[in-house]
Amino acid sequence: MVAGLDEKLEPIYQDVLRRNPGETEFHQAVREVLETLGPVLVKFPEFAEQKIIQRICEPERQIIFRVPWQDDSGRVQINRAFRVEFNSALGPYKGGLRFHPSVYLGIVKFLGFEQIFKNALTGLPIGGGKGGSDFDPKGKSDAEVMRFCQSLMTELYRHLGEHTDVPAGDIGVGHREIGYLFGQYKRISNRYESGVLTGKGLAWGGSRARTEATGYGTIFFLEEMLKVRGDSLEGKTCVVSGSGNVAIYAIEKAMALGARIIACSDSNGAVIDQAGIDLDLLKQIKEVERRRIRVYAEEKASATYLEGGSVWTVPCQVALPCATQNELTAKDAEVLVKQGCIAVAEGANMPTTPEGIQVFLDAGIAFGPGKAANAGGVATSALEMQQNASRDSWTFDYTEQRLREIMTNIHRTCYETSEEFCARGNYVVGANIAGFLRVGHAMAALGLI
Ligand code: NDP
Ligand code: 2IT
Repeated sequence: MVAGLDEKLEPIYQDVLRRNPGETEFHQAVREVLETLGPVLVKFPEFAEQKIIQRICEPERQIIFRVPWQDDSGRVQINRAFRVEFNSALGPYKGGLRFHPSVYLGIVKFLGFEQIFKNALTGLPIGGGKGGSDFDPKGKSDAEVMRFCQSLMTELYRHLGEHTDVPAGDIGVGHREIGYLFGQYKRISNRYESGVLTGKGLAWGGSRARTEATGYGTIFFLEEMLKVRGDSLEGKTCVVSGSGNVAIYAIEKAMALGARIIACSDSNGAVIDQAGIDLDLLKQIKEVERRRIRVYAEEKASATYLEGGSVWTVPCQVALPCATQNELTAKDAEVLVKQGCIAVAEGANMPTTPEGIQVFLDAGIAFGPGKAANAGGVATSALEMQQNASRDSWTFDYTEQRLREIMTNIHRTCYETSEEFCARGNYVVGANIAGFLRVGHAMAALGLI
């Protein structure tokens, strides 16, 4: 079962429940962090006196607005958009925008809350924020996506700025959307302010390796976890959920390091290819044609398609959840462990349920939580901001090298923190406490703000 809360933390959590009714994903994210902070309050009583935890749980600012737009047949459509500016103790609010029909305030707040600690772990000067809309890009034309993005930015631009709030992509937001958003920001503000958005195209201020960064970073973190155990990715059988940006580049780097990827998925089903996923075909279907994963099995004789199925039933040594929150349950975790899984690295945000995490921790397998394992994306966004600020453009190799160093440092920080707090190798404890300490000390130093 899930751990209890320290007696000082339980009332704080109850307050979060009371003040944010119905926001179940936000409650889950807060609880997971609070469960690990008991020993921190013992060591640093000033955090309780200054109510640092209560302050971290309350966003600095939340913006909710209407996004009206016209579809291709001239009909008026209305969506709702959000930007939650959660914490700016370490730098401008930084975090992606998600376009998905499931988006509501509770999802944006869970993502923004996670982002605070993740960004702190990178060691780079970025605060935490997140945004998004219940707009569904699936089945929309480029022109519809453009009109939606322009309308959204017409309101959002007043809240942004390279020193204020810097969005990027997330589910449903990639190069295409960032392009339309940046174009509209530039037009309204009359400023070529490259650092206001990250994940831009290479021709207009983007960073090399940003597209690959989250997936690659997850594999670098995984490699470090395996190294501690005297192991490596060479020859390991892996399954990956999702087939979007994070999944594709996790697959690419894992393959480069000698792993065999035998399954991936989308929200309709999973493909299993014991011959190893054909990455070129996957990219063609997903990045170029924007079609469903089912098409992969139609074009590849060695592959089978499970309509409505998940990848977690496929026997593997490494599991990489790279799709969405709560996609890996305790039942899935039990099956994975029973079938010989030795490591899990979360490319997605909060993909494993609390009960699922407990199964992995009890089994003693290497478990890399999202806020540490997927921090390579936002870290490379901060590198994009550095390049924009100096009007420079780095090579792929140099940028990837910086990403690798950052991921190695995050791993070391999490591991050492887990040791310091008597939970050696528990990266959930290590990531939460190390991220919290960096933000908490900064907040204390900045006074009551
Ligand atoms: P994409 O939109 O590129 O891909 C998302 C993938 O996940 C798709 O295969 C999608 O399938 C699947 N998916 C999305 N929602 C659901 C759902 N409700 N149920 C089942 N499958 C779903 O997004 P990203 O790859 O960028 O993001 C994936 C995860 O990684 C998210 O949790 C995101 O927050 C996290 N992340 C992303 C970063 C980035 O830099 N992009 C950085 C750090 C974390 P379908 O096409 O059928 O919807
Ligand atoms: O969840 C995440 O870290 C992201 N979607 C990336 C955020 C960013 O600002 O690059």
